[in-house]
Amino acid sequence: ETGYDLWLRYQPVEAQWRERYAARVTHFTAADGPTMLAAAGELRRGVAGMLGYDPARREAVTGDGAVVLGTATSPLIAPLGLPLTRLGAEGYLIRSAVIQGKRVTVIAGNEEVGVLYGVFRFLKLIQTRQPLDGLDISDAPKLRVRVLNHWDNLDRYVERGYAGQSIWDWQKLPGHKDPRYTDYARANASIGINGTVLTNVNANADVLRPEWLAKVKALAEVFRPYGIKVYLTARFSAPIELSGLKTADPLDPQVAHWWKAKVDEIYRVIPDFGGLLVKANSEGQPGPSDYKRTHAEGANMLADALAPHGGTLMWRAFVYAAENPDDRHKQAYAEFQPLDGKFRDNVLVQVKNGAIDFQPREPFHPLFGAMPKTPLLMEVQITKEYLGFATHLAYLGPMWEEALQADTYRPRKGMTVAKVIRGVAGVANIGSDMNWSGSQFDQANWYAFGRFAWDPEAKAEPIAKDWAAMTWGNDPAVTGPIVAMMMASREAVVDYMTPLGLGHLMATGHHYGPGPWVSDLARPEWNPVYYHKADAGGIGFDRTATGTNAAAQYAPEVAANFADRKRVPERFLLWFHHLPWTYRARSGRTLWDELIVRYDRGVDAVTGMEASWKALEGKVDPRRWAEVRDFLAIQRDEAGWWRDASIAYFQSVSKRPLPAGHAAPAHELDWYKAIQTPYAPGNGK
Ligand code: BDP
Repeated sequence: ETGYDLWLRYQPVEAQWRERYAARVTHFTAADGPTMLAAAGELRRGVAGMLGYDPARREAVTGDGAVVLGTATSPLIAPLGLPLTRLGAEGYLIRSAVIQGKRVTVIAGNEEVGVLYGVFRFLKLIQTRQPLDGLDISDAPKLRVRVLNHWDNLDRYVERGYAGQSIWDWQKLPGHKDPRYTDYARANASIGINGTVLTNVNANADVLRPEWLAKVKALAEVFRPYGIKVYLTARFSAPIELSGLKTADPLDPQVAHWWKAKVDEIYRVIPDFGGLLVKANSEGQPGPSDYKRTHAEGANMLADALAPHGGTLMWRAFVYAAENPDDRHKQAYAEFQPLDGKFRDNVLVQVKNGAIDFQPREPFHPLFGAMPKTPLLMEVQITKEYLGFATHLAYLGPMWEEALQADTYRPRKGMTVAKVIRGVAGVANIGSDMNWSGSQFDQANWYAFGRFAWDPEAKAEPIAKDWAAMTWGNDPAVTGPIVAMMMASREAVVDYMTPLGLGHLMATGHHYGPGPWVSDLARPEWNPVYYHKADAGGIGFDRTATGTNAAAQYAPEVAANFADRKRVPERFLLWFHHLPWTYRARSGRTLWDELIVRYDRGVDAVTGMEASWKALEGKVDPRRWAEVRDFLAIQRDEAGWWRDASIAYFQSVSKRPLPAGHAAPAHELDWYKAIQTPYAPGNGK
């Protein structure tokens, strides 16, 4: 096995299950729509793989064991009077029932896409060895917008991509639709993802040209039966670049007219086009501020063009300006919060999970809960730009659970991030590598993203269990250790990269490996020293009233907590506080000693994962096993590199001895500083 099949492996079930399952899938009924055919196709594929035969499609229920697929209005389903209405357009119901005296399983939705989701759930029951008797399952997504963001350039370079080239083979489109696009759609539909932004937020206007739209159309056709809408990124200056307009000022009628005509054109080509995503006035991208207009004025102009077609405009809040000397943590809030209520109804403001940038750990973004009149999307990064790329094993489920369960206290206690958002966007980790995600375990992050988007109240551990069983088999002797590895993995990365609330200490540009000493970059907030502020006296970023007061952007209850060094969760200690090296951590150790203990804890955790994996040799298929073994060895070495380089640097400022029992770094600081990473995929610059 290569990993290509993801969590949809459909391996044969053990003999004791086969008969039981086969009796419940003797044949099936389904209507003819494209989505129904996709659902039926998946059922057949799953049954063929797991049970070893091709179930027949019949016009009627001809015996026990039929699987009846259909919508509320299907002739076989309507008479059952199932409680479908409350499940919405995308929900589904799986129920054991009796039709014409025969025992059947009904998989029903209000719309066909619900049936498709239901089929994936039904197959998962088999994949995870659940009984198929007495079923009464109903489910529906809690969030409407569940989209992937591909940071894919038109030349197939994937910004922050660690899984090879973009899977969009633009040169061969629209003439050739690679079957991989269908597999991509299947995988996404299996976890309920219902949209995909095909292009990088650092956008290229060319994708809006007619010859490119023809290619986009071809992809939209593949995805449509799977309930997945296509979106594109819009470069704000496109009217200038594509049509020679003198300006892209959103209040200029010619500009608004240009966008309206362009959007009309897109909808003529792709009638169910999802909409546009914009990164404006951020890291060099053009935007409304170039014309002294607000983000709302820029967004609304595009939203007005999309509205007649039912399209959505996603506008990113990831802004921090070169000319703004204020704490980067505060800038998005300062710019966007006052605009609450000023956006059109079809605008979604897309906010990263934390205020800085996808660090291994950040407190939740203060905008969540602070814009009650504006629907917000939470943006997370599935690709692991700041967590060791694809070679470090880090299951992001616990990170997303932590962000989603954070209490915004806006307007009151209990209003978690999960409760205030309308959707989730995930920066995809997908590429043309055989295993899709650059590593076997990074598939789990794609999977978990979909599950959290479907249900932001979900828990990371059961998701890991499902994924492990579907991806590695149902033997508890295998899944037990795998889930344990996964659940501890992100904390391990935090410990060996950015313990105790540190952040943004990665090497320049590619962000691979440690660079806590870096201080020479053009903008202050690009330098790690800006973030840790370590000196002879102490370490940490004072974001309380004595510092930048970023804590005050949170609701008063949250702010009081974060700003109080005694109450702030220790995981955010140095995010909000600058403290002396001698400060007492909750363990009773000094801050300096605690830091060292955390680095070592992180390295030890990786050594532990490596041992757990070695013990699984022979219990999982050899090719995937060997790949994971190799990656864990890389991670073990690099966790050590992070630990040693970080300690060598911080010791050069703190001038403190290491606590007893903790080894000195293997080399002098200069040795780590001199390391030139020979090749690390980066930002393409
Ligand atoms: C940063 C990445 C950069 C992205 C940017 C963004 O380093 O490549 O363009 O985020 O989200 O994390 O726009």
